Amino acid sequence: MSSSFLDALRCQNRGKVPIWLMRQAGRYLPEYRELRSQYEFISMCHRPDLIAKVTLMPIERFDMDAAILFSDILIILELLGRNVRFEEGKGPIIDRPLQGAEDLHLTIKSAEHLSFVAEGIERIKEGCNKPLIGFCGGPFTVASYLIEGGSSRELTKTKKWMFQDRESFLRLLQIITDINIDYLKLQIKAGVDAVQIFDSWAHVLSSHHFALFCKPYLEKIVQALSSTGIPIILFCRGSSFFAKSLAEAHPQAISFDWMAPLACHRSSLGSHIALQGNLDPHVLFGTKELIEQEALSLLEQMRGDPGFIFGLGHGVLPKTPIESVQILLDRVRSFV
Ligand code: 1CP
Repeated sequence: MSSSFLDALRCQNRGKVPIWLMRQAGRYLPEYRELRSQYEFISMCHRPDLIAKVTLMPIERFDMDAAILFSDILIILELLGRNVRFEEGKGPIIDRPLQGAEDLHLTIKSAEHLSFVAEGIERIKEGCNKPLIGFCGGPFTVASYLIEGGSSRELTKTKKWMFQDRESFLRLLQIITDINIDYLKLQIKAGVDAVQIFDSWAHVLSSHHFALFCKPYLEKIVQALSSTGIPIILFCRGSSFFAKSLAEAHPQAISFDWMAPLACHRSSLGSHIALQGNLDPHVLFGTKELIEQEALSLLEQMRGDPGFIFGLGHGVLPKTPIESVQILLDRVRSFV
């Protein structure tokens, strides 16, 4: 497969700048909303035919340079015997959240129980010649959902456990790390071409606590998959702040938030790591001129960089105008 995205992950892209967007297979797409009106989100995640259909929507509409698997970071909670449902306006709701060490006597199922994901991947690969990105959540982020029972702004319960009983909190992180490794191996076996780890809630931690509670577990996942040869991208909110620590986990790429210019990360991290990002997703609410200007400024900043993947600093927002995404793509594609 010849792919500017895969070449960029190896810091060897001499062609056009590749572009894909986090959360590109989701609610800003009218065709997704139409399909979603007929099904529960979680039941869509269990259907290989729908996994393939939604994954390919942004490829069909925009010809993105990579596809990302339609699933969720919380699907693995099923392997811990926890059900997740998604309520409109509330986000995920997890039954029987974990409260402390006494809840860690968990029966853990193997990732084989998520074979519908593998089947979805196989279907996608049949109908698409673009690289497919598999993914999982960062252990800290997944732990936070398991403990909070859903979305939370401050992660107070998570931090209480973390600071009151570090030993059992680290045990929980290790349990999730092992499940994620098993799950990513299933995705790789089924055919994904790259993997992204979303540690979306890392930004609530200090750099000292990031080094204790995020980095070692991200590094373990990277190490466990290194023999597969599949490139790994690390994303977290707060990545600008944790850049050095993230690079020390030795991923092939880091997906950056918009807090600092990518060119600054390039000069501080050196040339052997691919950099993805990092437009503020809210830029897509601006005018055509604004979107083009912002895109151009990032393209100029990274001109000729063989390890640059154009993207957003976080996911495309649900209410993003669909035309804005097209404007962005046109601007990136016409850059010479
Ligand atoms: O109502 C609906 O239709 C469901 C909306 C939705 C979708 C389309 C959710 C619920 N998840 C997804 C898909 C999804 N989630 C993908 C696949 C496709 C793609 O990227 O286009 C991916 C990679 C995720 C990853 C994910 N899920 C993250 C990490 C990325 C990020 O945005 O930071 C997180 C934190 C989740 C949890 C989650 N799932 C869904 C929601 C609304 C949330 C966030 C809730 C919160 O803010 O706490």
